Amino acid sequence: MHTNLFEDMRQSIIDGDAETAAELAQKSIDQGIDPLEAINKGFVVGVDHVGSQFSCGNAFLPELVMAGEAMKAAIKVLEPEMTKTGAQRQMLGKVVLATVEGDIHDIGKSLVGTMLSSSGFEVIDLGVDVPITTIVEQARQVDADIVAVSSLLTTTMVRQRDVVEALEDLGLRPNTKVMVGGAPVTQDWADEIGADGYSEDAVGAVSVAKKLVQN
Ligand code: B1M
Repeated sequence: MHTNLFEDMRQSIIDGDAETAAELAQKSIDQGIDPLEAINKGFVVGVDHVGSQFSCGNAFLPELVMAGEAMKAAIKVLEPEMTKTGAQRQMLGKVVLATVEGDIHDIGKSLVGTMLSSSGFEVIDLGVDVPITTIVEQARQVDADIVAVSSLLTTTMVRQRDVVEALEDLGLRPNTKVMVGGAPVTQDWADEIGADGYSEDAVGAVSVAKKLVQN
């Protein structure tokens, strides 16, 4: 079902065509398709394709940038649909969310933020390329239940360890939990750096966050 639409979505990202991506996102809403299904079966397939073409030298930075912009255009249309259900729920906990310093990838991090807020968490999204000191200071100020840090680069993953250590230095652990994620991040890495939770995707991040606030 919807195979052609998902294929068009994939192609719109590969073409870096933000206008078409946004139109297709709207079409999927009109057809009653779950926004996360549209993202995962359509748009993400396209962005993954561009990413693998980039790693083997068949695509270059402009293609990566355009794919990212097209992906953002689609998510902008789908986001209000994802948040509709969360509006009436009670607050489950406070999450300070950021992509770590040196890393400007924001699509996955923002998706995690959208899913967390639509599930009832209050999300303070600090954006991308955020210094460790800003993350932990914000966590202290708002008395965060969870600090959620995303890294898309193998070179910036190490900053997640710095976040755990900086929270420990401030005496905020173990009360403030740390959740990590991003394409190169694994459960083994989370265990190694002493993070409390890891998820490979935005849906899983909600279950992990719910478990963390129960403990
Ligand atoms: Co970049 N990039 N990029 N890039 N980029 C990757 C990550 C890369 C794997 C591509 C490749 O070579 N195959 C590669 C990293 C290699 C590595 O480190 N091992 C790479 C590179 C090298 C780079 C540059 C260094 C390129 C250059 O300049 N030479 C540069 C770095 C800039 C920087 O950050 N300092 C760069 C730049 C960019 C753009 C700006 C052009 C653009 C980002 C646009 C934007 O975000 N606004 C971009 C893009 C688009 C990608 C790819 C193609 C797609 C990323 C994406 O948005 N995926 C990516 C390849 C890939 O992942 N296939 C790539 C879709 C998104 C929904 O998935 O972000 O994985 P993702 O998030 C998922 C999960 O990971 C998880 O849930 C999300 C939703 O399911 N998740 C969490 C994420 N955060 C989480 C946090 C959690 C829990 C789950 O809890 C806290």
